[in-house]
Amino acid sequence: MAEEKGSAVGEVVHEVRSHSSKGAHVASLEKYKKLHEDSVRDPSGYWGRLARRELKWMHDFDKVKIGSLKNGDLAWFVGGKLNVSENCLDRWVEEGRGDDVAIIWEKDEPGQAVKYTYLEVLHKVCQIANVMRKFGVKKGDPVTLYMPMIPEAAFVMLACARIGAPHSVVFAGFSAEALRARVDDVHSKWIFTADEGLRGGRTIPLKKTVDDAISSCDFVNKCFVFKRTGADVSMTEGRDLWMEPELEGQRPYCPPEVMDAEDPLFYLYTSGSTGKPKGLMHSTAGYILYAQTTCKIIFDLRPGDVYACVADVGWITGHSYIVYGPLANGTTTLMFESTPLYPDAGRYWDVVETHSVTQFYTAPTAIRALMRHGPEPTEKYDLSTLRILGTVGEPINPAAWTWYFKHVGKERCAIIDTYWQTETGGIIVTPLPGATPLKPGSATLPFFGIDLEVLDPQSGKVVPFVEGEESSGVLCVKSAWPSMTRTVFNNHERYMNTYLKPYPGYYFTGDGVTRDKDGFFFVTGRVDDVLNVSGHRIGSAEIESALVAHDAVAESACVGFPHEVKGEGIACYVILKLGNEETDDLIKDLRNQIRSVIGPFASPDYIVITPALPKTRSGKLMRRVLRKIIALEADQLGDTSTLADPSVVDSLIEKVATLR
Ligand code: 6R9
Repeated sequence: MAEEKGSAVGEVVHEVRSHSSKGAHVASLEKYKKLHEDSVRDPSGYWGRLARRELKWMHDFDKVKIGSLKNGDLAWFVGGKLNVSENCLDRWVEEGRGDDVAIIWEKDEPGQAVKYTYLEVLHKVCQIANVMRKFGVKKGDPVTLYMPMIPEAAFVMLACARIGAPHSVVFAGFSAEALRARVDDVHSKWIFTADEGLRGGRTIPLKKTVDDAISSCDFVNKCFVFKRTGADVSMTEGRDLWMEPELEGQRPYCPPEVMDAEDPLFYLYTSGSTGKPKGLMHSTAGYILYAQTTCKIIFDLRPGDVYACVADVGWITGHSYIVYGPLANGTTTLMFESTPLYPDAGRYWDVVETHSVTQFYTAPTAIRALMRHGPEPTEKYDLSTLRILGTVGEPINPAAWTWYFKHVGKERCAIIDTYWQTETGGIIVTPLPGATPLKPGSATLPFFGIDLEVLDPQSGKVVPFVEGEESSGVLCVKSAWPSMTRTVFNNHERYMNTYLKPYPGYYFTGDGVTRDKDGFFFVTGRVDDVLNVSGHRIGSAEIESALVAHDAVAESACVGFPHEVKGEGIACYVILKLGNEETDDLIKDLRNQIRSVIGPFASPDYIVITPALPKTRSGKLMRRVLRKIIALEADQLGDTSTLADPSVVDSLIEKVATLR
């Protein structure tokens, strides 16, 4: 039974084991430690064995791994040939499991779920792949998806994998401008979308957004459109194509393309601290092996499980743990189109009861939003099928952890706090159900094959682990793992500079970490200028450049601050150009500016108009000061002696007091 003991980071607050995970893939902490030690001592042996055991190869590989973190030239399973869609679909059908449910689609309105068997998914994927081939999509051609949470999103991803066309899924909450930038960067001639999306009873004009986005991209050959709501949307002659009539004529078999282990499987754009979003590349074999293995072991997948990850396919979590990970294990995976609060705060639990869900994976921000409605909704439903409760996207605060554990898991299910990133391809720090003691707020210990190191951010020296002592620094990985991103699309230099050069010989996560006296990791958040708002990564530079693109803005600085539900809120400090005045309309306009350049999810909580920003005498912006002011912690500003004009700080404190 869990018991509140305290809340200092690094201290054991709860120590529980999952009672429901007896017989889990990894039986005990001792077993984990031994396996982990072996896996990091000989990563090639570990991953080589798994690759041959867990994947279906068209041609065996010659070498498990070549290259180094230092040189940024890593390649895994060299010489191996395989196809990811074959690994996710055909092999289960061949094993006689074609009638097993592959995907449960839980539509926006409750009570309307649709199920697809492995054979049905294979047929649909093949038909889509055949349409793509018919219109000239070739191996290596990047294909953009701007799709709602409908099964066709997963079908298209798998169809891309089938013909070897790397997909670039853009989250359907991004604006036309953000979509345009991503289509343009990867230069994709092919786009998949739907007429509209449907979420929480509201429609989202996806096709219209795509039209706005690609009006200036004359290199786009075809825009393939699925029907979701049946809305009347404009179709550009010659460019736009309804998918349903096209699919009818297609054969439900398409031979899988022979892919090299290192061929790109997909690109996924993510925000960094500077410049435009990066198109991270994930390779074929390493990615699918890691997604498959982590999903199986961490979520303790067993035959008959119904696994539900309620993320969106537009983010890496959707790629690895809605689509690829579960399907590569032949599991039933659920796609959730709605929101946690639609039609009410019991929606998730209704889904769990209706489908007898065994694993449920969500984000701390959703848990915090549900906590506000009290535990009653969790009591109205039968949650007894649940074994494992996952969380991802941001640090989970102990209060949210405890609520999830108590009210959803009934103190019976393991809370699996999974730390990872778009870059890592899969979970890298996590408890293993049944084996790892759980501590609220801690992603606990590294997954197999992951060799973590805490470095001193300034010197880059290793902060050694001393049992019984707490330590902190930046989180790095000491040796490569199969699913780490291989490059940034068309910009390998940026890849090196961001991840591999800051601490030579290491992969740098960009996150700060505290390691407690038992060696458990507590990831504390980004050490760069990346914000994490409701689990969505947004670069402050992106918001700033959206603002300065507005006629009235001279300069801006955007920072995050602690937010009760979103984890982090956004505050934008703005200097107006001469001749502009602060009015409610202008503030609204600036907010809309960010919504239209990035997307509604980046909408700021506060816009603080100011005549000046706190800068040092050498002109460097002191973001730390801005963060403290908006967090109402102006009494903890630290050293401000280098400020060019200290009076700026006082006027900002006054101004913020009127807003918060
Ligand atoms: C999978 C995903 C990555 C950033 C990462 C970190 C934060 C994610 C976390 C966590 C603490 C966890 N993050 N999971 N922080 N505990 N369990 O979220 O990928 O969108 O690329 O974000 O999210 O700051 O660096 P991505």
